[in-house]
Amino acid sequence: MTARILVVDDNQLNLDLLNARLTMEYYEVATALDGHQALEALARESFDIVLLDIMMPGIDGFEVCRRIKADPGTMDIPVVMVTALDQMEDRVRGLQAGADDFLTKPVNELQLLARVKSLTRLKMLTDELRLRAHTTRDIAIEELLRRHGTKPEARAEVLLIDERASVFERYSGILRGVANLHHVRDPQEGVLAAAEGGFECVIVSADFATFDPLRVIAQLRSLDRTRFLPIILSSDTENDTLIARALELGVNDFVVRPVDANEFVARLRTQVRRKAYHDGLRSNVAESIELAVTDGLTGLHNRRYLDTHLQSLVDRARKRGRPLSLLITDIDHFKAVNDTHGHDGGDEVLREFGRRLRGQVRGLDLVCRFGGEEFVIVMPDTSAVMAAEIAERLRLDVAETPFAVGADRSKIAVTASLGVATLDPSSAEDGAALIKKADLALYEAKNGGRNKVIAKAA
Ligand code: GH3
Ligand code: MG
Repeated sequence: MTARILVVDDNQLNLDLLNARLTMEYYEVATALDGHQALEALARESFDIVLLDIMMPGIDGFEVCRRIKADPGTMDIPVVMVTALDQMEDRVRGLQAGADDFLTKPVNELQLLARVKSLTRLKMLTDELRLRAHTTRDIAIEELLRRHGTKPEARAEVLLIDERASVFERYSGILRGVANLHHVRDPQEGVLAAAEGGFECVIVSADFATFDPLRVIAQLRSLDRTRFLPIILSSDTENDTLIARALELGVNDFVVRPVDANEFVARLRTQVRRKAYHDGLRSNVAESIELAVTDGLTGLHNRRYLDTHLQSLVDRARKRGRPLSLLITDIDHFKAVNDTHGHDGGDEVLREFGRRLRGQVRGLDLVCRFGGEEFVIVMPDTSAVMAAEIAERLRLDVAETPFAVGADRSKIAVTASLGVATLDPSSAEDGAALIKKADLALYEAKNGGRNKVIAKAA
């Protein structure tokens, strides 16, 4: 992942050090020696993250940060303030100015890289959301961005896995008003609790008496339910080897105790926000996929879905040596329904027709609107004989109960013709061939007088 980083520091030596270190990790780095240069660079180019020194001649770091966060064009760029150790007041002011994170001087390499990585990921998610919001004009996403951009987040549900009550008390104190902290002492029970869901972040202790914390992390990353759950490692010592391995395993961030309260809150917020974006992104993907494969009028699957899914059903039936049948049905003289009852009346008939098909077959059967007034049902594990019986049942259900249309619910008689085909296990026919076979049967049914079932056995 290559990201563009702007490093701002009035000390050329610091600048060179950070530049060299980040360039080594394949980040693209630009530098600025003071606040003016930084703001100019930000106006000119786009960046994924800003590392910002505080004490600078002219405009100081707080003011630069405030201006970045006030400009809609740059407000999404994460800002990491580089503060001197023990300058608690700097952190408070930094948070007020909108800083996303802090690093202390002298900058620890591992911390630098972990934070840059975590924040650039967040930035990329935000960018992705904006892009999608832009192209799809998705109201939900704009709403999501607005919520997370301006409102202080609602309290996050956070899980702490740590054997010690003292750590829980300390973290509870820090996170008061920010998060609801839940405590599980046992590492294995902690993994189970996380998998039960409902958490936006989990803090894992690096210091269990007898249990390897890396195992906890590996388990959290391998379970479906917790794969995307942010993990913060909380360590008693600056154990670089352990922290590096934890980051490799997918930990999102780490803190070394005793931890500064403001820093901890900022770090947790970043993770919670990232998860919210991520969830929004994923649910939106799921939603748009759902829309793309659903027929708007009937709510059934559409032809696009059938086209992609049918072949896998055929392949599976062949592999398992199971029968597979498919039927196509087309409403008879549907044009007359439209002519008599208008297009809306026709739509009502189509909706009711779809409902009846759906209601007459098993849940695992795939019911699709194939086009206009043509529908397809794919039935796994269904022999030619059974399929013909089902088709006959459908035909009767349509023909024997009139359809109600219009405001006066006037009853109209509807019939349909049906063609049935069953996969021939001895041939190499594919999904398209199966549809063609059923279509030929349907054609015969139409020619044979309509309101009829024609089945083509294998
Ligand atoms: P046949 O018995 O030979 O199938 O005759 P038919 O009238 O049903 O078939 P034809 O293909 O001649 O006409 C189908 C009509 O279905 C024409 C088209 O306008 C109408 N139609 C297609 N899609 C829709 C739709 O979404 N809503 C409505 N109301 N009508 C539709
Ligand atoms: Mg028709």
